[in-house]
Amino acid sequence: MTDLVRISDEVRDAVERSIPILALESTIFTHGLPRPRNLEVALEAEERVRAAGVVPATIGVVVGRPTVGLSPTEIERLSTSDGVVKLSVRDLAVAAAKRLDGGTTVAATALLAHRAGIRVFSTGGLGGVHRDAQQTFDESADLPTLATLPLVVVSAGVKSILDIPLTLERLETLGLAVVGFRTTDYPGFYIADSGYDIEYAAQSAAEIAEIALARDVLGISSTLLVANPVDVSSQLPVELHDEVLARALAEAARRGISGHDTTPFLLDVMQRETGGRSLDVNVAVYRGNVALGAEIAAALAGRR
Ligand code: PSU
Ligand code: MN
Repeated sequence: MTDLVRISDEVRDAVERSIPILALESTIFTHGLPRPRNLEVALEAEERVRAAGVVPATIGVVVGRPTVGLSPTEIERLSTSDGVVKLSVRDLAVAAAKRLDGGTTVAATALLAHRAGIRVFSTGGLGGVHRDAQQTFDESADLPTLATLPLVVVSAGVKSILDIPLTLERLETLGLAVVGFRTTDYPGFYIADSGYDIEYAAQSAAEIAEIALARDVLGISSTLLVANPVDVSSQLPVELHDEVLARALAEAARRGISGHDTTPFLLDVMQRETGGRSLDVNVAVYRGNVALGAEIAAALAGRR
């Protein structure tokens, strides 16, 4: 039971020798992207990390075992087999006992990355506060979990299907610092600027590393969130984004969609109504975050 978490030899060696490592989540390819694009994106992300001289550590659960540094075969298994579940922190123990295969959310990935000694993690979008949270209390476990883990997590903000100002309020309450990468416009995942502002921008990976080190020295144990906007040239056209989002929200309300079904439903409508363009943006967003995460991991390793 003590070695329930499996850490690949490559990752273990990199941790011991202070070689930069970037953690990557698996829910993005088990539940966030359609087949066969999901597998391509997952493998390509690892290649890009390696090309930057950084060790990728894709994290997921295979037959109940939380695994830090999935092999390409395991990534393929999680991308292509049926019955792969979505696992947040609270689900990890259940999955272990039931020997489930699962994609780990940002929360579960962050927990496992930290336990393995990894300090930087790139994802697409964070979970956040849902639009009807005043009634439903629906807030992702990503937020309270990241509040307890001293990582650097790179995302493109939260998807605009969530309540962005409420999410920003919760980040403040939970003590999660947010810095924009070269901007104080908080990104809206599909679009570079959600319309909401954050206080601080960092100009380089080195500056982000400096902030993370200061946090550690101060004994602050929450994640530093890096908000990395998609390149404007790759974003969803803003008018299209706003129009399709409004339509998706209205359709969800009309059909009485709620709870866990809301996110997949809205994303599905976005994809359909944009003729698949939202999917291309999703991939561009992820690539950008992986590239920046690799740079930050390298900058941090150089400062230790
Ligand atoms: N946001 C996205 N794509 C995703 C997710 C969030 O744009 O795939 C996934 C991440 O794994 C995130 C999780 O951690 O959804 C949050 O789910 P929940 O709200 O159920 O905690
Ligand atoms: Mn939820």
